[in-house]
Amino acid sequence: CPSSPKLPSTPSEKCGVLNVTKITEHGKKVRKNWASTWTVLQGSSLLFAKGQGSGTSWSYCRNGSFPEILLSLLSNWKRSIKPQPAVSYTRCRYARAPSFGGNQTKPEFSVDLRGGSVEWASKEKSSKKHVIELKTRAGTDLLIQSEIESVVSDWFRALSETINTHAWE
Ligand code: I3S
Repeated sequence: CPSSPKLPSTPSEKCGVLNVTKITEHGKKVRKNWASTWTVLQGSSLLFAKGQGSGTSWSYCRNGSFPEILLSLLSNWKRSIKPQPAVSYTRCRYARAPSFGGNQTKPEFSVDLRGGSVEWASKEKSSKKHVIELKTRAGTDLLIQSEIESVVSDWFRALSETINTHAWE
C-alpha cells in the first residue's frame, strides 16, 4: 500500500478500490453519492481518495509521466483516439495505484474508526450487493461496497478487527 506523507512511519494495513458513499454526516442524513474510492486502512483511520483506481492501464505514452499521459490521452481523444504519427508514442502500461504521497498529498477525507461499528447493510440501506455499513463515533456513516464478495468480506474483517483493537482508546 502507498503510505501517507503525514504518517511516514505507519505502514498501511490494507488498501484498495471500493465503492463508497456517505449516508450520514455529523448525525444528519446526506444524499448518497457512490464513488469509486481509493481506500487505505492505516492504524485506526480509514482514508479515502476519490476518483482514483488501482492496478494498471494501457495508454499511449510519450515520456511516461502521468500529466503527459493525461494530456496525450486528451489530445488523442480529440483526434479520434489514434495518436498522430508526427509525435512518437509508445503503447505503455502505467500504474494507476495512487499514493497520498504522489500528486495527492492528503486524503480527500478520513474517518476515525475508534468507537465505530461495522455491520452488513440491510436491503433498506442499499439495493447493491455486498455492502458494509460503517458507523463512526463522530456521526459520519458510510456504505462501502464492491462487486467482489471476497474483497468486501476481507474489508469487513479488517475493519472489525481494527475497531475491536482500538475499542478502549
Ligand atoms: O437509498 P437511495 O436514496 O434510494 O439510493 C439510491 C440513490 O441515491 C440514487 O441516486 P438518485 O436518488 O440521485 O437517483 C443512486 O443512483 C442509487 O445508487 C442509490 O441506491 P443504492 O441502492 O445503489 O445504494
